[in-house]
Amino acid sequence: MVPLLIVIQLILQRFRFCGDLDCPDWVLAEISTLARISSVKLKLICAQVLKEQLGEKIDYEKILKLTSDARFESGDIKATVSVLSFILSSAAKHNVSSDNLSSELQQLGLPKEHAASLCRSYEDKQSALQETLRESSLRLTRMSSLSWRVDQTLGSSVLQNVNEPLVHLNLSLADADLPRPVTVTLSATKLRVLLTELKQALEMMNALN
Ligand SMILES: *[C@@H]1O[C@H](CO)[C@@H](O)[C@H](O)[C@H]1NC(C)=O
Ligand SMILES: *[C@@H]1O[C@H](CO)[C@@H](O)[C@H](O)[C@H]1NC(C)=O
Ligand SMILES: CC(=O)N[C@H]1CO[C@H](CO)[C@@H](O)[C@@H]1O
Repeated sequence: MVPLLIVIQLILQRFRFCGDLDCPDWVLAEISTLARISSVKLKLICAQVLKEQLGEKIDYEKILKLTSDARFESGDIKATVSVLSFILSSAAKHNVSSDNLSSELQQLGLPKEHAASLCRSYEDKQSALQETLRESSLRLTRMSSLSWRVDQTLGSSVLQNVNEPLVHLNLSLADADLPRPVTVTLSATKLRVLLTELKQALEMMNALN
């Protein structure tokens, strides 16, 4: 357990590798999971995570073996991969030097040896990672227009309840500068699910920015 006072200090602190924002709670929570693996094994797991980020296939079998003596509970492996992905890609995105990353991870409670392992892997692949991130952000689909309309339908084959409002969205997506129209018809419930998911996606993007 991390003492409460330290947790409060960490929450108020800003980190370069988080884009000068505070460190997301889930990342803070998983630092202690990373500390349960040996620093040597952590480096090998980082290598796998970096592989995936650079577009190669991650070897989950290998990660399973590397974590077999860490007494991980189910979910810990996935959390380890997620937190390493976040740290490595966010640091690369914000062009944080490996020295700076190391000192920030230690402030978050990662042991020095572990921080050194992680940062050595990061340093080796920092420019390749930045190149990949640049390419993938260029490949992002952009929305060039959006229009919508709400209908109150009296009878329909897609709705259980007549009289339920239907939302029609008309998006124009620009893939490689070619506009591509997409039209969707949603019930109020589905629209709510879509909005919730978009909000989550936005939060994740903000955390990375
Ligand atoms: C990233 O940081 C390095 C040195 O730390 C600097 O030379 C480089 O210009 C920076 N790149 C960007 C895009 O800020
Ligand atoms: C969708 O929007 C585009 C451009 O704004 C328009 O040309 C098209 O007719 C619209 N489609 C529908 C089904 O409303
Ligand atoms: C601990 C550490 O390495 N801090 C450095 C972080 O980066 C700035 C410049 O970008 C340096 O001035 C710090 O010394």
